[in-house]
Amino acid sequence: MRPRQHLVVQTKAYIAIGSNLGDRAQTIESGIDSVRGIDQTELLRVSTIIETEPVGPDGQGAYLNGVLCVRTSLSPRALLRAMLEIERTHGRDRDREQRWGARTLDLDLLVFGDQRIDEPGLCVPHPRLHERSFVLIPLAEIAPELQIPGHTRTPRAMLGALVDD
Ligand code: A4P
Ligand code: MG
Repeated sequence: MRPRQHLVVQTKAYIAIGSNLGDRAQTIESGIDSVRGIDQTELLRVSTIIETEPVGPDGQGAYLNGVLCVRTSLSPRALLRAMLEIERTHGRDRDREQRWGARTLDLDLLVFGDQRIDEPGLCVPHPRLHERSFVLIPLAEIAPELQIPGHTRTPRAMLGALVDD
């Protein structure tokens, strides 16, 4: 009998990381470490972590934001599940927070290979990534020419368009 071949599909994905509550730098560092520990997933790149003005309700503090690039053989759902679990272990309590309000750790799946997914609880590419400089600055740093499904502009061009406005 011939040995059975296992085809492992590896996908490059981009994850936004943000924090604006508590010890932000410590939370980001620990969050990145946790992403490095996700099963079947390799952390390839970490952008510069930048401080950004909050977008959303008044009265919340500045964020630290960055973008991570991973290579994974998990499904998008499984990767998101691992990300939400990391948020939970970093003290997020969704029942007590406002939409777009302050949070200890936010992990958003920006891009998952060439996949377009629009399901309850999972929308990829992230629907607001092109309008947010706190995402585009770090994304354009590590993947300026990335082809994003459903978009004609690259991160570099998206950022240029934002700056022009
Ligand atoms: N969900 C669906 N698709 C995704 C995806 N691609 N990635 C679902 C992550 N989650 C996704 O998430 C709510 C649910 O979205 C999850 O359970 C998941 O099933 P959440 O993290 O509670 O929602 P959110 O982050 O409060 O909402 P949203 O609309 O994603 O907000 P944003 O766009 O992430 O904004 N200002 C600065 N300067 N920096 C920031 O990082 N972040 C926000 C949050 C507001 N203002 C900010 C920043
Ligand atoms: Mg989020």
